[in-house]
Amino acid sequence: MSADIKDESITVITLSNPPVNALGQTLRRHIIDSLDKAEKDPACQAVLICGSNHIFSAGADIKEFGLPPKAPSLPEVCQRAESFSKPVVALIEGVALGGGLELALAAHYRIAMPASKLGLPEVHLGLIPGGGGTQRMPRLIGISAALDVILSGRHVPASEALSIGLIDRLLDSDKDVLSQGITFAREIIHSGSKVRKTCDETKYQADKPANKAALQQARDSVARSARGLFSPEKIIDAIQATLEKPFAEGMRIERECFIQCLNSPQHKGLTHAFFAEREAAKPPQIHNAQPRDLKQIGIVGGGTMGVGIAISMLDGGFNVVMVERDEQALARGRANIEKVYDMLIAKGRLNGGDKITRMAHLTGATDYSALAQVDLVIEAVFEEIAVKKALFAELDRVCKPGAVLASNTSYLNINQIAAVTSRPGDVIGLHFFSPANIMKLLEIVIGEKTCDEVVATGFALAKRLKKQPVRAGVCDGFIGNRILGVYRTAADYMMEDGASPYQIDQAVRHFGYPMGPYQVSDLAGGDIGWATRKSHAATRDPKRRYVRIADALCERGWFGQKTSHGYYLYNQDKRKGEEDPDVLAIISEERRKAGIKPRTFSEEQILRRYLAAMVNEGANVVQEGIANRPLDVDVVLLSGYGFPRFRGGPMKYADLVGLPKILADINEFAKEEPLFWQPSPLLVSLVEKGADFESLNRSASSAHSPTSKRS
Ligand code: T1G
Repeated sequence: MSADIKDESITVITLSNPPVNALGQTLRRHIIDSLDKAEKDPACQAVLICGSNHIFSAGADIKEFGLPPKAPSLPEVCQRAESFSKPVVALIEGVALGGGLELALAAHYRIAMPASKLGLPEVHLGLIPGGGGTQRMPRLIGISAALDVILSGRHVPASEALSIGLIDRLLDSDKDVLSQGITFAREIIHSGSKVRKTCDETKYQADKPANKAALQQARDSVARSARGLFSPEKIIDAIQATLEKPFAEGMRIERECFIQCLNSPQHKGLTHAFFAEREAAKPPQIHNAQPRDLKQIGIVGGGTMGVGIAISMLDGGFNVVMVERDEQALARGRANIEKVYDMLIAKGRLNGGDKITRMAHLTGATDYSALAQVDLVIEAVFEEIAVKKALFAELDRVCKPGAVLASNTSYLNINQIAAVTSRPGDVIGLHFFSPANIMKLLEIVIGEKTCDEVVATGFALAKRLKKQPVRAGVCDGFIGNRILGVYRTAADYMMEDGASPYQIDQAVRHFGYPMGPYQVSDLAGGDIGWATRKSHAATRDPKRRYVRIADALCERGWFGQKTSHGYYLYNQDKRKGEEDPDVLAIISEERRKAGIKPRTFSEEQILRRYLAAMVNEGANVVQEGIANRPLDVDVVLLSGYGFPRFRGGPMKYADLVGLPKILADINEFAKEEPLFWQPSPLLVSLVEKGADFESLNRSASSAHSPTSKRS
């Protein structure tokens, strides 16, 4: 804990708890003790609360959630600051988030560096601000603005914070932070400005009709869009109290709502997602290997994936050379990159200058020799092993020693690709998801011979691209596509056994997915899966049940949105398809051919099968070491496959349901379909031990990253 410093008549209290000055119990105690001491110090005429390590505070210590509360609580700390008898100034730099901003709101004045960001992101953790934020923020910036900031959980730039009244002054980025804070505090003293308690503000109450309308509008919006979330409603309840109750009563209501959220499954799921993403982003078992320096990136292939990856690399500030087979293909690739940037400019999300800068870092070539000096090359060519092998033999010939040779393959064997080169240690899989410039997930596929430095380089690249990396081992489909194939099969079995695709999609949407599996198939295009199934037909296990419904639709050219007809009909609205009786007739005919007498499925039965298949295959993927831990499976399904974030991912969901229940379901389903429903040995073993997937996360994380601090 940094010692507080005194500057003549100003006591400076420093928030210091690396890395983000989380307001853990020790720091909360320190703030109160420092305020008590300053209160008794006759020389002290004002208090300046500042951060350290270029950050004010990221809020309450999330690692303390779920543990018995320890005094002093954050509301007590904020109350102590607000009731301080002399002016208290909050000096903000970096971020002031959650409880960090709530402490600043309880101060009497707030000043911030121009680059700082302020926010109450508790909603992203399934919570509401629990340190007075729902009571003080509306008093400072009004009901409507407070609803926007707290329900969105967004980070408000300091300039906007000034304009909405969240801070009193924007500081000078060229001057020392602390000196400016001291100067402001001196001004407060010399101008005779007194204590200014946020809780006493009343001007926000002026326009009651507008406030009531804002609250109702927020409720309507949350009812429509907060799919499955619990805390947004509670945020509105607490903010409403600022209109109808005295401050102390409002604080009681906030506390009550906060505790309800703290006990909600959504909070458990969202907090798990927060930590799991950070754990998964830590490079595994690389024994301090350092990443190679990357400046020049080569991309082979200017199709959909190649264009998306090129944009991602240009956005990351790299020089990019794109190689295509001829000038026309190259021109097409470049034009598609420009089209994305022009669209972002039209939406006001990119300025013209940025586009020019980024495009200036893109060069094209139709000859592999252009790749001779790249630091990393990634290919996004046709998904066929022979094509990939031939290409990697070329890359091995032309690329400089030390260049990383990466494949964007979504399921092919990286070991087989590496084997055709003289440098298998430099070969790695970087599986981007389409559209690659938007999707966060990046499966980093490690071959048997991939060296630690190249693994470290993959994770460092992901960080530079602001992607969510997850380490994956080599198997057909790696982590995500492999699990997708299994739960999609479970859905197909239910469809053939009696559930309609529309019923299955609806059940999956009600669980919290944005779309169901058949809507996704229509969006992606059924022809892609059809081509894969046809290529695997010769080697398919004849004992395994095969559902022909998808093939029957594809044989008619019904590929989905791209042909205005798939599982759904897309007449008027390309995005929202209509149920199609012809599809149902085809399904009935396929059932007849298969000798199946259709039965009904409830929504609950559909979800139990769909999720049990997902969890069981996730356990197999962990068991085989394709995923390091269950949390890595969660991050893949959350970041790349639409799994509802408030449920934390399939493995977290299974822990919350209870693994014995999941296993019991699988054993029940196995009576009908023993070949498909084979309980994962890992799942069986955990149930026998009375353990859960989280216990695996803890043991695995502590094993491979001793600094890991998972709660
Ligand atoms: N508590 C504990 N640890 C935290 C933390 C927090 N609030 N925020 C970050 N960390 C850890 C994180 O796990 C990682 O640890 C390291 O810090 C770096 O984080 C009562 C109840 C601040 C924008 O939701 O948004 O206040 O992996 O990798 O990309 O109303 O962290 O190194 O071991 O994300 O530079 C509300 C959450 C809390 C902010 C920095 N506050 N944090 O991003 O680094 S609830 C939040 C962030 C609350 C009160 C309520 C980001 C960041 P490790 P990082 P970054």
